[in-house]
Amino acid sequence: MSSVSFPALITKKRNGDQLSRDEIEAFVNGIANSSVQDSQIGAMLMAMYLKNLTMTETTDLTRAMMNSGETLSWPEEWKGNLVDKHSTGGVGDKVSLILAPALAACGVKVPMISGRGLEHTGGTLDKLESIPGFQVSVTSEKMLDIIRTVGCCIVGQTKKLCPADSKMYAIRDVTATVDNLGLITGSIISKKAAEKIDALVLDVKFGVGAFLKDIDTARKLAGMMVGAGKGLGINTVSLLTSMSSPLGKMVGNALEVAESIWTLQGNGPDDLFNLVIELGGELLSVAGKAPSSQEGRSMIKDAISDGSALAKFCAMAKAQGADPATADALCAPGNDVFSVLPRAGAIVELSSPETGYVTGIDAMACAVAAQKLGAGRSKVGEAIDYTVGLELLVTVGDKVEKGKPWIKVHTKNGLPDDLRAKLEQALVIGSEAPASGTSRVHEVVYG
Ligand code: IUR
Repeated sequence: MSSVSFPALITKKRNGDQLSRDEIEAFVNGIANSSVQDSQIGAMLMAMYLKNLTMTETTDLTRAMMNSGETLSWPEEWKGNLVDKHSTGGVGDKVSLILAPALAACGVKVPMISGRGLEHTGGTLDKLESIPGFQVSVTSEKMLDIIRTVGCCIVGQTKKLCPADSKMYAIRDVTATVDNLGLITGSIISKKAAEKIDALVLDVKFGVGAFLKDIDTARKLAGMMVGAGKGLGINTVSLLTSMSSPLGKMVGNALEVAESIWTLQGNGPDDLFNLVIELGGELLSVAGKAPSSQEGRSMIKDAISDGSALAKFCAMAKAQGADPATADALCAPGNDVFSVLPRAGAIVELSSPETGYVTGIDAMACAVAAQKLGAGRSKVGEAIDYTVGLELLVTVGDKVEKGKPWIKVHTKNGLPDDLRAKLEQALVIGSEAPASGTSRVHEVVYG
């Protein structure tokens, strides 16, 4: 657009009219080149929040945010082979550590850009950094090199990628405009689209341990993200998955790496293994690499059972800075992963107050306890303790006996009373076994 009046664009959206692609681009470019003032960004975000964005506006916003900075580029012959996964965040969610190498073992390329933990949510980068030597900050040339040789990498975002999102997110955070589905979609999908991938699977979680508690809102977000992804030419699919109890049995950085390695060795908990298979199967199918999601699931399963996914994880760790002997020792089946991973100074066990069946393990209570133990941070940049966290000895549906331990708390020194009380409240025991099943997938949204 030749000359643009930012107040006029804010007025238009405030009045409930739909912004055009050019208008959205002009505003987002203004954010990126600092010609829009922070107060104007805040006002526009509030107008978008209150009047909502249509699907077309959301896609236009996502595209403009993607184009606000650098995008990655890949050799022409990789076209059609680039894939990634995103999760809206859960407790004990270490799926990326397993799925990225499993996908690479299936022959696709995975340029995964992940984030750090904040407050009760864990971050994939923090988990990986508990492996001695593992580097998450790499140049785009190095990223290309790793993907060429290994097939996958998991790295942090550079400041050059989607700069409009960083600015918008910081302002959303202080203007009560975070929880708007269009704005969330723009933020998440623009960063994935900047990776220039061909296919994307989204794990949209709902439940007490998820950002979105209720399934209807999660379904709406899933639909919008699939719409925006497709609108930008990415074959996108979303799974709605339950996050009421922690995923797997480990919560905490090094503990989650340990569980990821065990899963890659074929010894992971069923719910985690199944979720990896289901996300991977849908992704390979929408990417056109498997004739159906069923066959996609078999491909991922085979990559885990034949050890090729584990070999990719090991190669990725070496390529991202881990000492080769360290990475080999970490991944060697039969070897103790804690000969490599850092371990907490103390373990405190909590016992079940009664006999019965585990009908729930409150994911949010676990997440808050793990964060307070030092596994997470309360503000950006804070140091974390890789060793601390929770090791669940039971899962939903298991029988527990009064006086028998149900959880091991890995701690630096002791367990403060408030955290003990929080964890004691997390365990829900009933007299009857709940309806069982290890799949967390509620439904698949193809859009
Ligand atoms: N994660 C993002 O990348 N963007 C968002 O808006 C939210 C989570 I909420």
